[in-house]
Amino acid sequence: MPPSNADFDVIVVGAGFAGVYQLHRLRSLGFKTLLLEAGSGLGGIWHFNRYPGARCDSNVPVYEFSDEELWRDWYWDERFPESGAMRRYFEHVDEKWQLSRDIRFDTRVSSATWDEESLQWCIESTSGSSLTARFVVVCTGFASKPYTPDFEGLASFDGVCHHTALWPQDGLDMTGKRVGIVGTGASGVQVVQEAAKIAAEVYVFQRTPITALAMQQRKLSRADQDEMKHDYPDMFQRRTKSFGGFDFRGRTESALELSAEARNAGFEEMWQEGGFSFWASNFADVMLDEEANRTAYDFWRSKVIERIGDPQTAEMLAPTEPLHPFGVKRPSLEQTYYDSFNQDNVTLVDLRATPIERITGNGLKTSDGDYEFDILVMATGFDAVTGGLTAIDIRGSKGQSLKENWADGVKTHLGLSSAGFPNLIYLYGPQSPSGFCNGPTCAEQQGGWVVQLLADLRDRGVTRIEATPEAEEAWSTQVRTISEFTLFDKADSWYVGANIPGKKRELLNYPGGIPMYMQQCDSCAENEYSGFELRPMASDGS
Ligand code: N01
Repeated sequence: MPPSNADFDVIVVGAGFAGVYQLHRLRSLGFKTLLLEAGSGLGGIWHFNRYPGARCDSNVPVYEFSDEELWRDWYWDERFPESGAMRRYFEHVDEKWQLSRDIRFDTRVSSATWDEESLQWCIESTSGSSLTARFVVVCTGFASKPYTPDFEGLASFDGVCHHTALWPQDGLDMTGKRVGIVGTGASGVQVVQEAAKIAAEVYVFQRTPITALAMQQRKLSRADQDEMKHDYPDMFQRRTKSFGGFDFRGRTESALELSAEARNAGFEEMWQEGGFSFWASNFADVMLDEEANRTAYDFWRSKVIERIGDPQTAEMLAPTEPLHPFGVKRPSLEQTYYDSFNQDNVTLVDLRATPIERITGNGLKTSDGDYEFDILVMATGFDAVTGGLTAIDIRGSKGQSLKENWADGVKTHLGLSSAGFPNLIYLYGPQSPSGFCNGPTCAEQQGGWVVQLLADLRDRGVTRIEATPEAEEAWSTQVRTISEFTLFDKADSWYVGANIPGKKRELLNYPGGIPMYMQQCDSCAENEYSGFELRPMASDGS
């Protein structure tokens, strides 16, 4: 690194997949690196997600790092691990990569201020620390800022109320309790499945039905995994070539061009594969054409309604007419979700027909009546993709705030950095593949590119790098243009920021897939980091 009085060459924020990869790689290249983490352990979302039933929606080994030092002697119990297994995996990563010695836990970054004179960032945290670094790499993930709707009367609830992402670290026993669950996204689905098994009463407050897919969970034996490990190196290569960073067979056939019989046979095959196969490796036109999409929705619906006894409940969970095209709002995986609604202790409440009026001291009042419960679960999601970044008071070269800079829409070059905010890079951030990409793949692909960028800057004696406004404009146009070919705007989801009142509606993830994204990052690097302004070290060393 060119000389600097900063405390660190690089400060990384957040110890999920992206952050720990940065720390490991940057340190191995000799960068003086520190990682700041709000939680008391590694894992990012897996550290915080301790709600009942929290489980991974992506299967292993696709959902892990590709480093053989990590996978050679690591074994999972299940194809879709529960969140405790993910935390144990991160402990294993820590042991192998010796990360903790360069991590400050329980340190939530509150502000980051650029100093143009010293060309460094000053990072302050809620624990009172104040540190400087030449570069900051923010790895706060897409779901680090929980969202709780501003329900009237919420503060008056006398029972126990938690957002899923802020669940007590020691757990909360729901046995024999009456539980109210607001929200039926991926988190809500998992809580419902667990609560239904042990709670006395479960009230599920649904505004939009989710299109949950069959997980097809399986136990994994050591022998299975030893066999699978022969293919790991190839599989990790294949995942870099797929749209979403998974290892699904890409289907090039059009759903509409197949006969109904062949189409249904294909759907059935994807369904039996389980996981996200039915979403991420469906026929080529399903996510692009509404008629093709409808065939997938109808197949999904046929699978769901056959499991639900009461036709009215079935219609609420899987309406004949979809509220939005299939898959443009993130599906989740389920094991017993739909069966739960056949139990006497589970009641589904349709908030579109009967909206919540207020939270009461002992439950919740809808336009149709009162529901009483002891535990209120807010499975209401996140200020996704941008929230983790805008929660930090980030001030750029003219003292401007990143949050205000994005008030009318996000602006980035390659989803990595913004004009006016030199030496600040974000991973898994807005306008990058982010929420459309398997986390570990993105951590390595996009993260590997950033490591190379920092190494190149060091080799060239560059002390300051900043995206240009023209490059931002071009990238935003590209994101918008590709998104117009998709159906994502047809649902109110966190993908387009529609779940947060007042948030600008725009597609927050880059919709071109990982290979196309990385191609453009590589082309930027080959062209002297086009779209960035690079400033070499001055003669006084600054
Ligand atoms: O959040 P969500 P999530 N009144 O935003 C409802 C990842 N994840 O935490 O759809 C009533 O999806 C809202 O209703 P509607 C995954 O990427 C992964 O479940 O807006 N309801 C919706 O039902 C996922 O996509 C895993 O009409 C309100 C729910 O709350 C992402 O995180 C596990 C409401 C929010 O669903 C977020 O999932 C968990 C209101 N005012 C999460 N406001 C795994 O890998 C919101 N809702 C396993």
